[in-house]
Amino acid sequence: MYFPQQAETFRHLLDEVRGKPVAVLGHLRPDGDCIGSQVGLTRMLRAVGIDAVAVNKDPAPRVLKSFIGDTPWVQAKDFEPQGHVSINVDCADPIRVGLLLRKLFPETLANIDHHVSNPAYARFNLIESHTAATGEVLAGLAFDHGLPVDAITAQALYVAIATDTGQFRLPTTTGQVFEICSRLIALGASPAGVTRELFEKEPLAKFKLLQRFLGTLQVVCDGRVCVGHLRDADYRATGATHEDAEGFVDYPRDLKGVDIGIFLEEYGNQTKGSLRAKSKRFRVDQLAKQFNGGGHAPAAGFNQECSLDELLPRLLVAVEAHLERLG
Ligand SMILES: [Mn+2]
Repeated sequence: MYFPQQAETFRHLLDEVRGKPVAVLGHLRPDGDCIGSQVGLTRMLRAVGIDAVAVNKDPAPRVLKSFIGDTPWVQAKDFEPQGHVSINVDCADPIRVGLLLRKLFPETLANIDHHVSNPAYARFNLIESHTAATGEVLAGLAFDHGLPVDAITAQALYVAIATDTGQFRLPTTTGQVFEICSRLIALGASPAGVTRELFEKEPLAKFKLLQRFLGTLQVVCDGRVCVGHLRDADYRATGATHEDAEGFVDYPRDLKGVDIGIFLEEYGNQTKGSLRAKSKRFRVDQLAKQFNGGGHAPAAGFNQECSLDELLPRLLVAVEAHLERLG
């Protein structure tokens, strides 16, 4: 078994939802793990006769749309609960589903996640903080309990794991990750198909945006930190969208000698920060917390109600102090 310590809770959860309609909720601005997990769990439940639907406040990003397949998928604004109970996936905090869904579901029946900061806010909590992705938890649970996994489910769970491990490059990538992925491939997941969808259909506007982003990179803290940014004007000038900037944070992190890469994105009068470290020991989750954010030790983020120019100097002071503390 992959998750023997969750077996009892998961069995009780399945008993609890039998005969009830289930809404599988994910977080705002859904990423690959969120969408893959929503699709995967919705299909696994439907395969055993439970009436499940995936609901998200935001639409799926362009590159992830095709992985939904024929899975029932509704945007929150079009969703009317009819006695539905809710299961959150990949949501470290109940408010991550957004205000609208939080209002529709003030109580969360179950919470399936891999974020270490998850406070176990639901009636059934299945949190495996040592895993790479919520998709890994769901795939493991499906295998442990013999739930049917069809090809679309396998592909969705594979996408969840592939994206949250940074294409199997992040320190969260374990032997179990490959073992589970190998079983998903046997069930119909296609690594080459996923690569084609995610990386081989790039719009030119994205490359123009990347060119601007790379032009902003600056190395600070004795070469240990690299920061880059994008402003509203960069999106306007290139015609690119915010989802085109997904993954740009890897460039500053990937520089030789750099421990922490930072990507700052200005949205009107807000600034979003993404932090990526080469190793878990740099604890960028702690750094993000100082700016009201959170995440994982090697990958975290935050949102601040201020301009990029106001945020940047404060952030650099905080990063310097953080690195000094770590030694
Ligand atoms: Mn995740």
